Amino acid sequence: MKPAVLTCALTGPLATKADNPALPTTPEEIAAAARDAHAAGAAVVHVHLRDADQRPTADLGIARRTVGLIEEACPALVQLSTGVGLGVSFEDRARLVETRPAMATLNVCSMTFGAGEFSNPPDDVRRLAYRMGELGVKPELELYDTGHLEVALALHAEGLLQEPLQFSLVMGVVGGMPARPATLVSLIDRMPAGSVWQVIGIARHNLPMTTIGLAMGGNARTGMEDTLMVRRGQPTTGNGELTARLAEVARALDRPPATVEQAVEMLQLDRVVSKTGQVA
Ligand code: KMH
Ligand code: ZN
Repeated sequence: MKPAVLTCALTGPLATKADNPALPTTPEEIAAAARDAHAAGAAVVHVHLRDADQRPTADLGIARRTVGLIEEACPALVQLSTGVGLGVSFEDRARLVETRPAMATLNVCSMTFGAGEFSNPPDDVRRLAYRMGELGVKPELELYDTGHLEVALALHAEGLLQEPLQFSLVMGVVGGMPARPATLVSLIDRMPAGSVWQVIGIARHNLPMTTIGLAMGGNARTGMEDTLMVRRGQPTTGNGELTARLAEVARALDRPPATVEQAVEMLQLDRVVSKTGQVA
C-alpha cells in the first residue's frame, strides 16, 4: 500500500498553555515539538508562530528563527501557516511566504471560525496565490466547507495554481463543514484526478476522521492545533504522542508513514517551479 504523508500541526493559533501546558509556543519549544513529531512519523510540520505572550504573530524575525531552529532539529518539511490567527491582517499573513518555506497554507474563503471571523478576501487570496507561484511555495489549500473546493477550482481555472492540487479537508470547525464521512466522500469525488489530499479532524473528530481518510487512501494530519486531548478527559502529553497514535493507525491500515524523501516525491515538491523559472 502507498505510504501516508503524516503532518503534525504543532501549535495552531487558538490554544494557550493554560489549555494544555504541553503546547509549544516559543521558537525553541516549537522546534523541539517538530523533532518529536518527526521522530514519531511526521514528514511535514505545519507551523504557526507565537510571540512572547503566546499570541499568534506573523513577525518575520520570529518566522525565520522558528523555521531555522526546526531545520536544525529535524529534516521534516516545513509548511508555514498563512492563516496565522484571526486577529492578524491578511497583508501581514501573506508576507510570511517571502521567507520561502517549502509549503504554506492558502485559505481560500472568509468564514465564521468558532467565535471569530476568518478574513480571506477574494482579491487578496488571488494575489497571495500568484505570489506563491512566483516564489515556488507550494500551496496547501485549506477547505473548511464544501463550497471552498469550488473557489479553489476557480483559482486553478484562472491559472493561479499548479497541479497536483494539494488539499486539506478540515472537518469540524464551528462555522465550517461537519465531520461526517458522507461530506468527506462528496469532496473526494469532486476533486480533480491526481489531487493530493489530507484530512484534518478537529477536537473529538481528530481520530475518527483521520482514520477514515487514511483508509480511503488520503494523507492525514494531527497535532495540538487540531486537538489538545488524546481521548475524552485525557489531555495529550504533546505532539509526539498524537503523531505516534496516527502513525500506529496508518501502519495498521498498511499505510506506513512516509519518510521526508517519500513525502517530497508524493507531494511532487521536487517539481514545484517558481514562475521566474527556477526550481524552488
Ligand atoms: N488561523 C486559523 C483561523 C492555517 O493554518 O492556514 C486557521 C488556520 C489555517 O490555522
Ligand atoms: Zn494552522
